[in-house]
Amino acid sequence: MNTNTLLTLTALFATGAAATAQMPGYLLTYSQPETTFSGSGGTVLATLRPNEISYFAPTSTTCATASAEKWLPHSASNVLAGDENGDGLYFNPAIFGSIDALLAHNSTAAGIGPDHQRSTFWSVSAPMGNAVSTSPFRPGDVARIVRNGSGDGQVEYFMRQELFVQALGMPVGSLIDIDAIAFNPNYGVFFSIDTDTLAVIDCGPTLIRDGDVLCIPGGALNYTPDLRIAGVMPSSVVVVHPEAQMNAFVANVHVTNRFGACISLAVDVEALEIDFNGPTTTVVSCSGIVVPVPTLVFSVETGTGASLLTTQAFGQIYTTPCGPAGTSCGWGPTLGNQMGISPAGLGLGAASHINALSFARSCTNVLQPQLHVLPSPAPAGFTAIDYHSPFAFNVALIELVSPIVPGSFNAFPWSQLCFPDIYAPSITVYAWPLWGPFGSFPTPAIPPLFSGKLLFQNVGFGINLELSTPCVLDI
Ligand SMILES: [Ca+2]
Ligand SMILES: [Ca+2]
Ligand SMILES: [Ca+2]
Repeated sequence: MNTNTLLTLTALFATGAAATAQMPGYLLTYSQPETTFSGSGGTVLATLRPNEISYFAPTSTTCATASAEKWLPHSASNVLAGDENGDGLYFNPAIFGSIDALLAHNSTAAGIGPDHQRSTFWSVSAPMGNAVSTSPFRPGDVARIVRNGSGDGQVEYFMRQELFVQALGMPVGSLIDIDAIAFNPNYGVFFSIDTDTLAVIDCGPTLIRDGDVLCIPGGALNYTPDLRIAGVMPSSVVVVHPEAQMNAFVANVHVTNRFGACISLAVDVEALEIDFNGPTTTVVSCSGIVVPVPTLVFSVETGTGASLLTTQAFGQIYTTPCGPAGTSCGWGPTLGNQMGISPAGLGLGAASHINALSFARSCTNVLQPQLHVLPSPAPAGFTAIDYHSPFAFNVALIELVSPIVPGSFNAFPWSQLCFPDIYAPSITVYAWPLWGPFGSFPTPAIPPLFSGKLLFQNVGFGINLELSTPCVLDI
């Protein structure tokens, strides 16, 4: 029984311990494969893919080494989503296509934390398979993957495509791709879409641009009890910053791209977040509604080198605790290190623009196997599991499970800072001590004719026992 394993661990090791593992920072995705600034201890966690979420939590004392680190490995998404494409393998390196919008409001709107991989919403660029979830996850949805009455691997919407389509006054059944989102109940939903489209909004028939920042005002929204969007007023969208305005902001910023050239066009708004430290302005819509618009942090498609900008003062480079998140024109390329990733080369910035962004308060406690599919039989140490933990002392739990991984359980009162759920019904301690922050442990021997899955989840010893994200190896 999983809780017995945790009880035993608690009895053995409950000895005070590490300071809080939650740090305020940024959940984000990059548009291209990137390498963490730290190199992540030489582990496979150093490679950040466009369908994986990273966490960047710089503080004023860590600026020289501040690095984004992988927070949602695709191997964890493969466990959360299950065999969504029904091919018998959990491993699907292409899941989601890319993650193009992020919304973590556990620690902001609700006033409670932390943000974790179960609470955070995102949007995909390619649909998730429908073999497990009873609800689809499409590019026009903003959703997360939870466990509910239908089991694990279920899609739960912050806001589903049909509601965006309704708010845009588009024909029922229209398809869109949400490309950026930010939300606060005092303001409503801010978003941007990936492709220009005709809509019938507050101003009547309107060509919506991919560089527009759109708002569904708070008064046009109905909520679920847990502050997700249950309904919208039809044709309620207001264009609060037209693409031409976003282009003007970008030109006013005077920021360089990865080659050192000054950018002057947004082209496509790629990420949005609300900055409560900045001033609020107002936009009066065509129908006379006064829409309060907070300062927005944003990224644009032209912003290679992973720059972040803000609408404050008609366009500035956004400032993190470590300084400007981009290089001013005349001072060389924007390299990427300011947002936690390695430059592509000497004097050449990272290829990515930031593709999704949310302020968050979270911890990074993750696993990723070096190989995802093992033969049967396989000798001990055929491959290894790499880990990253904020805790000095960790153990690895293991279970040989059936071809369908058994459902997860909420681990409360354990793991209230990191991943909240424990997978597998009789998980046992496999490897220890595993010292933080980075390391690796070998896989066990796989017996002949074994057909099933190998499930791993780490436990870090903080003030509490804190679970890592799970990973599954297909045999
Ligand atoms: Ca699969
Ligand atoms: Ca999308
Ligand atoms: Ca995006």
